[in-house]
Amino acid sequence: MAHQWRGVVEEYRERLPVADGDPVVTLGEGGTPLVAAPALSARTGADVHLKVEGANPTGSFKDRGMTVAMSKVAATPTELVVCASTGNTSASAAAYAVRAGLRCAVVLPAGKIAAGKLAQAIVHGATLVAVDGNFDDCLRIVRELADRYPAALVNSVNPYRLQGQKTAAFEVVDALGDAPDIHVLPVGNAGNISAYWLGYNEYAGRTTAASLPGTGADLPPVATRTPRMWGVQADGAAPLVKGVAVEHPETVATAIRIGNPASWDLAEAARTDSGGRIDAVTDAQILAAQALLAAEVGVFVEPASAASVAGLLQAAELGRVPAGAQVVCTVTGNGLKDTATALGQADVEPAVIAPTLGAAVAALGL
Ligand code: AN7
Repeated sequence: MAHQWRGVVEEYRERLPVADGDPVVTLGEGGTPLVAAPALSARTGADVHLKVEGANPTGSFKDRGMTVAMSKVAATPTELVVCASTGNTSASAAAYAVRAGLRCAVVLPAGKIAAGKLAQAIVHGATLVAVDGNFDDCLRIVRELADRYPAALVNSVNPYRLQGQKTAAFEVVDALGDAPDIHVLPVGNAGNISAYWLGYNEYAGRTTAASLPGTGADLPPVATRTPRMWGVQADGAAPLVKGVAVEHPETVATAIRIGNPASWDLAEAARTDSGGRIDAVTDAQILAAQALLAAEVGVFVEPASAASVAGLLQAAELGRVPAGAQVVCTVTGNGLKDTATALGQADVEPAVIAPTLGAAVAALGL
């Protein structure tokens, strides 16, 4: 019988705050591959898989939350959605607003959005506002804007975003049969680590501070345990590691260039309650992990996504990864969004040859 993945709302409806008859705004998000990473297993002595979220419709994990948040807005008279973004939220909001028939405004830090993400907001018809400031300034502006004007905020401070994003944890358990020992992911505004922790707990029959009534606590448990949550921040934007907001966050991983995460408390709870940790890695470690993923695993991710793998490799070097542990790293966004950073100084123009077999053979040194 024909079957196609239906998007996270239909696949996990009984655990989401979407009632029968509510509109569902979807692009078929979720159902992303959990890919074994033998090169990382060999390096860490663990059993490492990647949750490849760049395979979502707009190329990042943001689509999971956006389908739920946008479905909720579509059920109201509001005609405008707004968000602040380091790029991926705006790309996702713009696309889902198209599906919902809503207008979309995105407020972005000027000059700090990867070209692919900016292109997405533009082609999907969002109105762009570039701010002379960082993401934290942008979020402050859209929060006030949504308070005072008839616009719905679709950043992860909207609780429906976390509800959608928790489905990634469900998928990991569905794929592995139970929760892994350790789950590693990059942390910026700290919504995703909070959402995974929510999802893992609900699948284990427990609730957390982010649980909403009727979203799973009454259902039989699917998992017998929850993983340790390991968050990874960039050195220049590591407020959760330092314990204090960073006024001028700076990192090559522009997606996580955030100094004052909105879900600070939920992320700290995820770390503490799971027996996990939040560490920082340098830009050099991030770029090295990105290159390693591309060259040895076959997965091209954007720099922020590589932070999770950089954090895992660092932990392994420090002897913190138990031998044989089952580890899942979320790689949050597609490498195609930011090719300029990935290519760096590399020469992208191959030598041009005459259109003959002989010239091709000579060029290949065969
Ligand atoms: C690829 O798009 O904050 O800790 O405005 O794009 O849940 O914020 C993006 C964040 C990791 C961090 N990886 O997740 C935005 C935005 C990628 C990202 C994160 C982001 P959170």
